[in-house]
Amino acid sequence: MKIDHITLRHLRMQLKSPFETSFGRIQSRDCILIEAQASGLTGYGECVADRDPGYSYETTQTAWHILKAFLIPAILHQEVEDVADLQRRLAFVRGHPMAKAGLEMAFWDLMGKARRLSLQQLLGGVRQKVEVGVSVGLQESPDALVRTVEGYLSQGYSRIKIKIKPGRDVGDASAVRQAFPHIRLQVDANSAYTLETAGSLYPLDGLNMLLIEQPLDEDDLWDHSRLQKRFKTPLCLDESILSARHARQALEMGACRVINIKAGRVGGLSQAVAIHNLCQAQGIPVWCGGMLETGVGRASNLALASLPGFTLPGDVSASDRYYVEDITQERFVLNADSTIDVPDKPGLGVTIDMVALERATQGKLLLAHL
Ligand code: OSB
Ligand code: MG
Repeated sequence: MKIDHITLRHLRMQLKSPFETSFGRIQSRDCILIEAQASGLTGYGECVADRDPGYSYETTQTAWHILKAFLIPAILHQEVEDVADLQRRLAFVRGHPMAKAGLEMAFWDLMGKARRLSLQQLLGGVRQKVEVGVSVGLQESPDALVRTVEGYLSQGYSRIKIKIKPGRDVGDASAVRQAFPHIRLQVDANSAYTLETAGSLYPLDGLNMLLIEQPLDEDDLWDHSRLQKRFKTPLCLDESILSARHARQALEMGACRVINIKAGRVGGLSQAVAIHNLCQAQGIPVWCGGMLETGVGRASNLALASLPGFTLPGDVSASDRYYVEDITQERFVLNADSTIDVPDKPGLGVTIDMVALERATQGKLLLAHL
């Protein structure tokens, strides 16, 4: 596969309602759409780095720079054999996993289209539909949160994740648990605690949570292992796991009992599959996390979540939960059993709505020559 040219687009996507986490509140989401052309085929990839460095150090602007100055020149007009070959050519760039993952996604889409295989088939997915939940941002008050959760439950979501931060943790979780005693419920702190302040979370252990996601710093596997010993509830790591090696070390240390897999965070779908395989061999449950993707990234997440080891519902909600106007013609809808169908057309299996894409585009760059 030889890529002839690549177009980068900086997109700004308007959310239907603000999304608030322990690291901030957003009303719109930035990302980069990577459009790669190879012998008449077009592949799309979504780079999930956001405008601000709150979830990760990467931003839309750093990813744009790394793609333009380093990653794309390393592969443009080259005969790239497969995904492993692509990653070898990108390995000289330290870090910047989201930039790499976006480019890898475009390459998977091209490969699927060239071989007439869906991404699910390329990755080894086994399910036609995957179980999903919804990630609910911080709300005005515990009462408002209960009403928001009620809305999602009535739409058919059977697993709820709520965002927490110091001062808005046990109270919020208790309110939801009291209102809905039997739902599958989990919390995500996005690194808002330290070993010292995490003591305020102990009452969560009595609320029958599925898991507690990323309470401590991303670079703090050791303290997560100390904290896990104090909880019966499984800790789940998101930000801390950047590779299969991290996953192995976290499990050896007892830093978590569940892993949230996001292809963007770990440098691409190939590394995401490697983490899945490692966890599956050890009987560790994994689930597919989300980064408020457009329809492009959503298609990728659904294919990934269809691998056999993804035994917990993913943060891969229906399209109508996110954007005023999405950039794919396909709309992912929630089935009555809290599942979403996995795309089965070649590659990602999505078509771009060019009018919506143009409206979302803030800037555009064509890279055709070295
Ligand atoms: O920590 O899982 C997270 C969104 C942006 C950044 C980080 C996270 C999230 C979510 C949203 O929880 C999941 C989704 O895409 O619905
Ligand atoms: Mg998370």
